[in-house]
Amino acid sequence: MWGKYIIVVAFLGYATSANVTSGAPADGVPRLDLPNLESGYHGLVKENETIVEVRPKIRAVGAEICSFRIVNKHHGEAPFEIILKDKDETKTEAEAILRARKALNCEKRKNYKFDISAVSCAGDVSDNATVHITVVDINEYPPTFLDPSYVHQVDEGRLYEEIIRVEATDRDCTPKYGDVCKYEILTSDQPFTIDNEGNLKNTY
Ligand SMILES: [Ca+2]
Ligand SMILES: [Ca+2]
Repeated sequence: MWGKYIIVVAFLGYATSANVTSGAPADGVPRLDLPNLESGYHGLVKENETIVEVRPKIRAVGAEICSFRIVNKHHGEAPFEIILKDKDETKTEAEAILRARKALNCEKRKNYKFDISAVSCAGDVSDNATVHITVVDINEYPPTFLDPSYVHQVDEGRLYEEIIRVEATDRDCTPKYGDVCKYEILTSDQPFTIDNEGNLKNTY
């Protein structure tokens, strides 16, 4: 009788310590596997793609996870969804991918922020963590001149410091793809030069 009792106690002790190290009783409370819940997740998504590259990966432990959800929206709409990837065999941890529901446009909006949580199959919900998303620019727009044409009269026999200044802009949302670097005259053999700021003058 005593022998049996001791064996049971020993087994319970073992089960408890095993749960602590794996962190995963199937009916436990799920938690997001993050080194720091405060700093949350950071994601990048290109304008022409929908899969968000998230660091660190979205993982949950502590229970059998059946879904992840977007909990609240700090700043308006959050057109994203979280999809549970295939669970590992032990069902003690789950990974998810984050996807935009529509093509994003950094010329309209560059950043999104919202909270996520993991939900166990028993219905328990983890603490929230914040996801910060940056939309990465791609070069969709060429520069365009502010005026469709520039017409200017000059006096003959006169060398001008500046005849006219032209200006072009580019709608892309970052300096890398949206800044106008220089201007060039395409026609060869003519008596004009243009500098990087768009100032046009004659050379003789
Ligand atoms: Ca551009
Ligand atoms: Ca762009």
